[in-house]
Amino acid sequence: MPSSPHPATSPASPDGLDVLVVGAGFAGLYLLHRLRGLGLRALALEAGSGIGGTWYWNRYPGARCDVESMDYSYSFDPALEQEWSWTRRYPGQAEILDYIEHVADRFDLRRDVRTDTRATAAAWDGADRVWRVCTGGGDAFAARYLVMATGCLSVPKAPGIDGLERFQGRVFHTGRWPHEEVDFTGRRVAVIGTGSSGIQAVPVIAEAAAEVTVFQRTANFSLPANDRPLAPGEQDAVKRRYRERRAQARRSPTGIPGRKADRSALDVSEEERTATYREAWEHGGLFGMLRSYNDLTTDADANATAADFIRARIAEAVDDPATAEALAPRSHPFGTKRPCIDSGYFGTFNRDGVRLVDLRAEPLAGAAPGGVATARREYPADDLVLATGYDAMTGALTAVDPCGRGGLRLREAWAEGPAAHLGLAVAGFPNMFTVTGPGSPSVLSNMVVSIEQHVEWITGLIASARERGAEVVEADPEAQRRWVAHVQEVAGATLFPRAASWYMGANVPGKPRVFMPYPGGVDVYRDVLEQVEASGYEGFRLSRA
Ligand code: N01
Repeated sequence: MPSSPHPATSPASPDGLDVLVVGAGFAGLYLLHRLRGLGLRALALEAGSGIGGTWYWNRYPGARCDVESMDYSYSFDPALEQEWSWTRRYPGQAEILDYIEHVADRFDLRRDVRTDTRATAAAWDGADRVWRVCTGGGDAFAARYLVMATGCLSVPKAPGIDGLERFQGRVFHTGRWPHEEVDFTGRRVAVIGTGSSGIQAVPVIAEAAAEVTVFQRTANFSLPANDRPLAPGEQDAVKRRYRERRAQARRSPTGIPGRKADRSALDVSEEERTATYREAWEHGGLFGMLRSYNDLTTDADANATAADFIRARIAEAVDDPATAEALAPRSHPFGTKRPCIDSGYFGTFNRDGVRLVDLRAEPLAGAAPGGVATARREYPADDLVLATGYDAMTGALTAVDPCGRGGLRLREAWAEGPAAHLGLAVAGFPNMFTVTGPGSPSVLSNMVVSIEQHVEWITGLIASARERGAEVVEADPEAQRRWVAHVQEVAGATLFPRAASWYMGANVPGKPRVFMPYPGGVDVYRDVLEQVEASGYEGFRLSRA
């Protein structure tokens, strides 16, 4: 990091960039499209060698989205959604990346993306009222606005495994998977981590490998994806009413059409509850199960009914009772750590050569030259797959560590936990916006819906500022303080803080434990943003300097 608050010494960019976007995934690409529509000059810096963000990096076997394809797609262009066809209920990584590439070509976005370009430092230049941004390659850019479209799960956390450098086999991180095919045929593979990435990868790796040893620190709730090809006619039926479906998604709590049931899990008979859960288990996916009753994320007893149901399904799926018991999540309420959806994860433990190592019973000692060691013994492995997760929500922002007004660094400003007004802007960091930042529904929602909302709102604010002749837009510290307190109040009324989750920053040693996403719902949050806009952007200061 440069010590100077102005890492780029060049004057405002010669070609007069209005907006510098960091990231060219779903968010960055849509930003380019919207900004161009406003007649603004924008450029996106992308660290990867290609566009796509999450879906560029996460090429691990079995990588698939947990939101249905018909909903996990842009809604901003009715022609786009009519012309694109999905093949499966849940889109796999390759298909999502194809879709993103199609969108980039269709709207001619690539000419404003610089790939292989990592933003490494950014500083607000109050004299010229521009952000100056440096890249790893030594380039410097200046632009009036800086929009961080850096993703919520894009910076892997340090795995925290001793002796990794001593391991003599191949090491892969799920979020940095090679582009060429990785052949596990006949190999002994160790997988560390049983979040969504590990749970999706294990069944696919086990099809080829001679042995798979799964190291689990925390047993996780996972529901069957019930993925399948989209039936003939099914997609056309959605397309005929796509506008309506998109509108419903925007006004729903999670950005997925449909609403939560309006009664408590405790107000129905056990028989009825079980039938409801079974229906969700077989057809509903992750969000169907969470929406079965209105109190699963707020009432521990209600939550326990769903947790019991899932544990019973795990016990049915796994032949060995000791393995089944070790796989049964008991350390946190259902839904308080991001639940997974899987394709045959639990049944994979019935295969010859697949075993579970419960790190609660035998703690991880670290990697050894020929495998992975626990306090009890060493497990031989040729390959090591790290599915150990991310420095979520803040990692990509604090990695750049923007320097705001008066030399204030984002890491300093967030030393006690991230504080952002509406999850969109940070007091002290003028003209900087965050897409799906901490304090917005983000990771608790269908990300594409939340991304579109933020992009439209941010670009609307920039357009409004320009119309008013304002060159500087900044979140008001008091409005930000109230919003942050509101997010914590809403979170405090839920079961979420009971889990040591990445939502809480608990997976990264030393990270402040603060519940980061806004759990009030996409629908409620949309109302708030609309009110702020209608008020002329109350809570933001728009000024000439
Ligand atoms: O990461 P995670 P992920 N020793 O943090 C364990 C999204 N996503 O990449 O729980 C031993 O969830 C860690 O253990 P513990 C989705 O939002 C979506 O799987 O901390 N174990 C945990 O088991 C998801 O939630 C999709 O005790 C260690 C695992 O590694 C998010 O990305 C697919 C360890 C990390 O799980 C992140 O998922 C994939 C250590 N030193 C991802 N360090 C879909 O759309 C960590 N662990 C389906």
